Order: sequence, then structure tokens, then C-alpha cells
Amino acid sequence: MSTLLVTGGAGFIGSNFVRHALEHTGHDVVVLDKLTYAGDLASLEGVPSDRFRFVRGDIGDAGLVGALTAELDPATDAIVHFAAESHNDNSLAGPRPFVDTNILGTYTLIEAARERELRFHHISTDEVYGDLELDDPAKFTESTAYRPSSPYSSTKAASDLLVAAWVRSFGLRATISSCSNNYGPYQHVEKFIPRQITNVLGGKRPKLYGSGRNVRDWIHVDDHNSAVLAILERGRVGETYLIGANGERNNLQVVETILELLGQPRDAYDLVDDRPGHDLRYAIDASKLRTETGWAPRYTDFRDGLARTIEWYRDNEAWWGPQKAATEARYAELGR
Ligand code: NAD
Ligand code: TDX
Repeated sequence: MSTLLVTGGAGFIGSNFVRHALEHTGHDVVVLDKLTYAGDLASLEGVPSDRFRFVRGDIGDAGLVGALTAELDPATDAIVHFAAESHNDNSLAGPRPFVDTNILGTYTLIEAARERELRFHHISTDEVYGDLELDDPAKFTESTAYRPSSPYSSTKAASDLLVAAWVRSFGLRATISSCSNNYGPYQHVEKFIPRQITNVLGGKRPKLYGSGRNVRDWIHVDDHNSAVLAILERGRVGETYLIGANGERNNLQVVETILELLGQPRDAYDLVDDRPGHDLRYAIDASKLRTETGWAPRYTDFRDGLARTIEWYRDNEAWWGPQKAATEARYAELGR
């Protein structure tokens, strides 16, 4: 491959992917991003301009998508599709943009990929499988039935089904990856870990939904992105791969670790109203990915990865500061 068309490359995972791909591969990168509230060109500052181009636009704009895919060579190039409306709380407050971007936007991209016979990689989420009981020894695998709970996860599930149908019906050369919760630099302050870190840095208390017992399977964003590259290079077309790094923790444990790393009492948090329909637990079995591609995570010590992430937010208030007040105002309206 020589050029990757990366959708959503100004968002959290996409911008980290762009840096990772430019650093670790010889690919050039073209980013297509609408720059919604979640996209920020500052997340791409300093990437080498001779191998990188930014295009502002909507993945649902068939004319623009067609013009960009016309530049790609099916023999060498690929589309890596990160763009999405990604926040569960926003999907509960206003689902429409999730339908437009996650479903119709993905449809627009796979139609363009089909026309040009381009390799396509679709970024999905473990949330398409719904949730597990807290005491269930099981984890999600590629054969777990889809059972999404929220407007966000149901639109991600719908987009996965479109991609899978385009593989079967039209021979689209696509792969899908479904990853667990990411953490790391450049994550929007609306998400759990950055919200709590920046609350504490600003002298405020972390906010835990419900009992704080819900479990997420945390993975560092660089490990997610190295897995995506492994799938692009060595994954089998038509297959889905789950990405995870055995990082299960409940939300209370994560908040206690953040407080401890920031020198605060471990109980200096508030319990707030629960999220409606709040998924209990996610857990990933990544055996297929590991066996077929040889991928392994580098950030195996969550506490260490979290400490580095805290340092990044401490050093980069100029990046997150402008979003913080508006984000907390939205949460205040929701009572969370
Ligand atoms: P994000 O919200 O930080 O970034 C999304 C990016 O997509 C933004 O730059 C935004 O401007 C752009 N975008 C939104 N709508 C667009 C449109 N219509 N056209 C073009 N660009 C548009 O999201 P993220 O956390 O980086 O997630 C990236 C992908 O990874 C998503 O597909 C998400 O479902 C998936 N995912 C995220 C996680 C996680 O923990 N964050 C875990 C698993 C999977
Ligand atoms: O202030 C908070 N307090 C709190 O207790 C926030 C923002 C969240 N939470 C809880 C809800 C979840 O149990 O923390 C957990 C993580 O919440 P989010 O960061 O909103 O992530 P989640 O809903 O688990 O979804 C994330 O992982 C899967 C991403 O946002 C999705 O894009 C991805 O698909």
C-alpha cells in the first residue's frame, strides 16, 4: 500500500493513527474529516507535511468521497474508516447525527470503495455485542451475537452489517475490527478518563455514573492502532478481528488510580446519576488477532499507561482547555 485515506483523522484515535502510520510505515496519508466538535486540527500539529494532506469534508458527501477515491490506486492504497459520532451520552441526547454519519456516511464510503475496488478497513467497537454480566467469566469473541444497547452502538452495529453485506454481495475487500475502550493522548474531555483527569487538574471532583461498578476493558490507543496496521498488512479480507489487551477494570478502580496518581485522597469523587441503559461490562478475547497476525500490545501495565496519559493532559492544557467548559456545561444539563 502506498496511500491511506483516513476518515476521522482529526479525532482521538484517528489522529494517533496518522502519527503512528507515518512513523512506522512508508505510507502517505490523506485525512478526510468534517471537524465536528470532536475533531481538532491541533491534534495533527507537527505531522510531516510532505507525506500528509488534510481535506475538510463529510464522509456522507458522495461527490467529495468520489473525488478522493479517484486519486487512489486499488493495487496499493486503502481506506481506513475511523470517522464516527462516538459518544454514548451524546447519542442519548440526540441520535440523528449518529444515524447520518455512522450509517449513511459508512454507506457512502463503501459504495465508493466498491466502485473503485479499493481495500477498506472499518473501525468498529466492542459495544456492538451489548454487555456482559459483571460475574460472567465469558468475553466477547468474533462469534458473539450482535446485541447493541444504545443509539451509538446500534448505529455502529448497522454500519458493520453494511460492510459485511458489501463483502458478501459485491466482493468488497474489507476487514472489520472491533476494539474495547481506548485511552491516551488527544482524547476529548467528554470521555471518562480525560474528563476525570482534567476535573482533578482543575480542582474538581471526578464524577462516577451510578455505582461505579461498570467494567471497561482498557487499551492504549497506540496498541489499537498497531493492531489496525497488523490487520491491514496481514488480516484476511472478509474477516472481523476483536482488539483488546486484557485491561478490565471497573470505573471506580480507574478513578481511584487517577486520584492516587494525582496525589488526592482515593475517595475524593462524586457518584452522580447513572447513564440510561448503561452497559455493565465489556471484555475482549483477542486470540484470533494475536494468532493470525502475531500482534501483541506494548502497553501491558495500565497504571503506567494511565500515568503517561495524565502527564500528557498536565502538559497540554492548551489543547483541552478550550473544550472543557462547554463539555461540563453539557453534562450539567444532563445532571451528570
Ligand atoms: P472521536 O469522536 O474522537 O473522533 C471522530 C472524528 O470523526 C472527529 O475528528 C470528527 O470530526 C470526525 N467526523 C465525525 N463525523 C464526521 C463526518 N460525517 N465526516 C467526516 N468526519 C467526521 O472518535 P474516536 O474516539 O477517535 O473514535 C474513532 C473510531 O473508533 C469510531 O469509529 C469509534 O466508533 C471507534 N472506537 C472508539 C473507541 C474509543 O474508546 N474511543 C473504542 C472502539 C472503537
Ligand atoms: O463522567 C463519566 N463518568 C462515568 O462514570 C463518564 C463520561 C463516563 N462514565 C462511565 C460510563 C462508562 O461505564 O465510564 C465508562 C466509560 O465511559 P465513556 O468514556 O463514555 O465510554 P463508553 O461509553 O464505554 O464508550 C467508549 O468505548 C467504546 C467510547 O466512547 C466509544 O466510542 C467506544 O466505541
